[in-house]
Amino acid sequence: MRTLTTHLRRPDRGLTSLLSTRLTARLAQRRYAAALLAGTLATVGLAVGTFGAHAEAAPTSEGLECLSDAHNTFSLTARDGYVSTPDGNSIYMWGYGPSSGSFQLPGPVLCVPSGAHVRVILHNALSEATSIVFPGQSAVTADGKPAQPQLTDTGAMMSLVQPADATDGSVTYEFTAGSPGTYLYESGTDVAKQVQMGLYGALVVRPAGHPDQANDRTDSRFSPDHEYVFLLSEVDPDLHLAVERGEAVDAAHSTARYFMINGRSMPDTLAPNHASWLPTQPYGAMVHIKPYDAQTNPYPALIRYLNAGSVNYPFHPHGSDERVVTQDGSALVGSGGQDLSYLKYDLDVEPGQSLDALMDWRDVEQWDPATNPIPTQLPAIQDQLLVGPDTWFSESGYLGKKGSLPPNITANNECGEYYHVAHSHALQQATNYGATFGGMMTVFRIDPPAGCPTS
Ligand SMILES: [Cu+2]
Repeated sequence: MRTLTTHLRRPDRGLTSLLSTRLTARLAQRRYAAALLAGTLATVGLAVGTFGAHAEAAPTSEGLECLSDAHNTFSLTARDGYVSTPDGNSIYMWGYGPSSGSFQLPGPVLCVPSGAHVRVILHNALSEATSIVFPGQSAVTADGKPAQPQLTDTGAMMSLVQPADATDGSVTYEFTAGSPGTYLYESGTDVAKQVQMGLYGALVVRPAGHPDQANDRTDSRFSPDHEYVFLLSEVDPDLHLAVERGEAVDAAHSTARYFMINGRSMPDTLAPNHASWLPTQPYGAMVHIKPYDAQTNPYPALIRYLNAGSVNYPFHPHGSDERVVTQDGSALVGSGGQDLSYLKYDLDVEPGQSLDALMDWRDVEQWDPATNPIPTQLPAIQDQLLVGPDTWFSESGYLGKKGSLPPNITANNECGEYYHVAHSHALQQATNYGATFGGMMTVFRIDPPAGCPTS
């Protein structure tokens, strides 16, 4: 499994190196979004231009990045900081970060084996008391006592669990990790406000001895190189501004304007983990796979959906169905052991819920006019989708490069790979303060079966 110390993975000089190019990054992202817009209107999928002309080799990492520990002990600090949005806004947030690190959104993904004794030490650098609840975990203790609601003398709820005092308090939560699956951890204090402010993260519980399975069933095995968390959330910038200014807030009547996957909005969701221009938003959300192959790629990708927001997020993976195998930490298994997993083209992720879904591409052919049993007639050039000097969508349904470039086009996609968007189908959630396409949206990338040479 990946950990913080081993997160540097597959170099990808196509899309991601473009995105790492400092001055051109924002412009390129805008062009990429424009290409997505055109492609989305034209078809469920698209091929986009590479921006490799700007290539600047940089190590990148994709996919789930675990924070794990041999003793399953984690030290988190609640701090304030700022995140950026694709429209140039800077938003005051609160978040959990590693105590040895700095502010980040969302909190690190804590990965533990089922049955392990887990210890989470919360330090509080915020100006008000805060806490962590672990929904789905039982017998949680706080400083050795049962975690339980804290009431005022008059019986009003102060916190769902014992908090850490403002400014420099701390509290230690302990529990035995429950059944395999994906869970939220989030503030249990002034919940409507503090969770909106960003105090949330993901807890991944793996089957003991089988870290490559989503749950205890052997048919939930996935490819560890293709594991993703999609932590979905929303931001009301007015509420954040009020908190920053020390003004009263009415969290019950907030209006979200930004919608995020892993603390980023489209197109920042496409950037690699630890992109330099997103220093407080370390986690990307681009799924990057190859088609199923019995020898070289026999296991599907695993995407762990989590909702830290206040409304339903109908997440639409677009290009392919996904098989939901675990919900809220429960494997979808009948009382007699029968498989109750199901294929879905739209995953309704409700507030507080988690869905773990397997996804792969099968029966995919590489385009080869000499040997392909179903030759594809490319449309006449004037009927193909051309965007600027960079993007050419040939409208072939096949992976792989497709002949020579049309006149006036300087770059094809990197190696004939395929991209499709994936987004919230509540389309106001696929915006950045009302501007489409953005928000809770990302891209799935499928490389040709032979892979994608980066040179
Ligand atoms: Cu769609």
